[in-house]
Amino acid sequence: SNAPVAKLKLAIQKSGRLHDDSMRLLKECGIDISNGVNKLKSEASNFPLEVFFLRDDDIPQYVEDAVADIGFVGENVVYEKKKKVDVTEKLGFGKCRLSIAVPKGEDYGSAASLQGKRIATSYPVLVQDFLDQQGVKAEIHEISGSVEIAPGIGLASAICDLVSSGSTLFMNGLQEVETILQSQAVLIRNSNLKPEQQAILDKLLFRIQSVKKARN
Ligand code: PRT
Ligand code: ZN
Repeated sequence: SNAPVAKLKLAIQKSGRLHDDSMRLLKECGIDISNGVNKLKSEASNFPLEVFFLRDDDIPQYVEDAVADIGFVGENVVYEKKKKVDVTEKLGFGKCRLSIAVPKGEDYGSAASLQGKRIATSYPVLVQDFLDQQGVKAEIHEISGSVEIAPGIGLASAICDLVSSGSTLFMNGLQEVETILQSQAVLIRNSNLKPEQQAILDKLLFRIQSVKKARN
């Protein structure tokens, strides 16, 4: 027939910490994608999947708007952006935590000691949620990168940033005092997938779950 073949559109990070693991997961799912340098999109040769390569921050919006049907992205980005997407499956990579840190040696009893302080972060929404939960009023100073240097240059007295090994905090003379989110890469999906796209997603999820089982 001449009916168009249904395809699922997947958004993954173009380059950065999640790119290689995202490509590896697809490969282990038996899906072949040619990853040309500087390409914006690519098609699988053996599965009804089209892959878009994007900045991770843009992925939740693209999935909410159904420009992409699904995406692989960190939970930290999903929850900071507060987009209407379904978090469908944890992917087991990109593990980190979003934590508050203060200068080493400084007393920190509880979140109450942040009262009236200035906190530098790239995650203003998640930090504000945390402060509200704790009933603490503090000033949030949003910066887009190099958050760890903020206390050293007198810009803030605390920070909130992603941590994995902890060595960045250590090198900047900071101590982790509070974890506000545990994060890893997840599969997100548009809330109104068409049945034929949901059917393809179900096949992909079955393969992802098999890969995860085999890894354990
Ligand atoms: O260009 P694009 O916008 O797509 O990429 P990006 O620069 O915004 O993101 P990228 O590639 O740095 O990270 C993508 C995702 O990886 C994040 O959103 C997290 O979900 C996940 N991830 C896992 C991390 C880390 N671990 C991590 N350690 N993202 C960042 N870091 C940084 C952290 O910000 C800090 O500067 O690494 C430093 C801390 O690492 P340690 O090991 O010293 O503790
Ligand atoms: Zn980003």
